Amino acid sequence: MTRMVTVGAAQMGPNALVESRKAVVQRLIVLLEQGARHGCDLVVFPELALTTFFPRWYFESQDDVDAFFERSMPSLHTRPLFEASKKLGVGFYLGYAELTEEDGHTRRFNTSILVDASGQIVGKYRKVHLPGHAEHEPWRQFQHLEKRYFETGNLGFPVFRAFGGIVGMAICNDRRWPETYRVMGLQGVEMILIGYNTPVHNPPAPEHDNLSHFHNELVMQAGAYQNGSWVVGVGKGGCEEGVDQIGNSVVIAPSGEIVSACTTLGDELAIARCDLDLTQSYKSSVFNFAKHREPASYTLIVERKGAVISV
Ligand code: ING
Repeated sequence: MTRMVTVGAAQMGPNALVESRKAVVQRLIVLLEQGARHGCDLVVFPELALTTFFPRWYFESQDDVDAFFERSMPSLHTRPLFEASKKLGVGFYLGYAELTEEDGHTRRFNTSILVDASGQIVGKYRKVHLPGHAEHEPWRQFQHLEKRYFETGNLGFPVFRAFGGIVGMAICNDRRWPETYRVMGLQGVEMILIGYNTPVHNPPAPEHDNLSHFHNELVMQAGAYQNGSWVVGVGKGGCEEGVDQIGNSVVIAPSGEIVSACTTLGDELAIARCDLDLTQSYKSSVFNFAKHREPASYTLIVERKGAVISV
């Protein structure tokens, strides 16, 4: 019996700074209901889906920053989303800013959760690759202070048995690093869910701006093909507080082909029926890691002060 998962890439248009959690959650529920009407098993929302992308600003006060974080999940404002998930029998991936107390310390992460069709959290991931900078850089058209507001994720890249297969998660900049996909690929991942907020303009490298969509698709198509996995990439689109975001949400097959895509910059659901068994066509042939990878040969010989070390 083939293992089909019908997935909805639930792209969001801009989240205004003043937009309430309640109003944003209502938009998410509308997309989840749309997914249910089209037979979705799983709906994927963007990174930091509950608020505007607040790392674009420098805040003096920690209280101002913490206003963007969730102290529990489900929280008061997101509980209606979990209830809708249970009622509709549709799971979801949600990106949000997590504030938690761990080992007696307050910790802040850029986090995503995987919720199953019964509205239960079955997986959590905390963003590892935090782009941008930690100090205020006024020369920039807008800031990118993820290194200031979040800690590096401390959960690794776990995979979870869910939706009839093996599902993994990543967040935004993670998708640009091949290690992200390979660490999950080595765990047999069959579908990788990635929410993102990506501006068209990247202040340190404006010469890349015209390639923002190409690079977005390139990294996820490569990650999918080279690990024989489905990849669902879901962004925010449109002009959010003066910053143009790419949108460009896609569903990618293990072949690397884009099989479904959003074509607007607003709230939009792109749907695809994903056969998880298609992953075997790649995992058992071209990317049969046990047969064809040679990790023992992947050492980097660095000559330093006469000593040769392998790393
Ligand atoms: N955003 C961007 C991303 O990796 C970025 C940062 C933009 C990096 C453009 C390079 C080029 O898609 C987040 N939130 O990681």
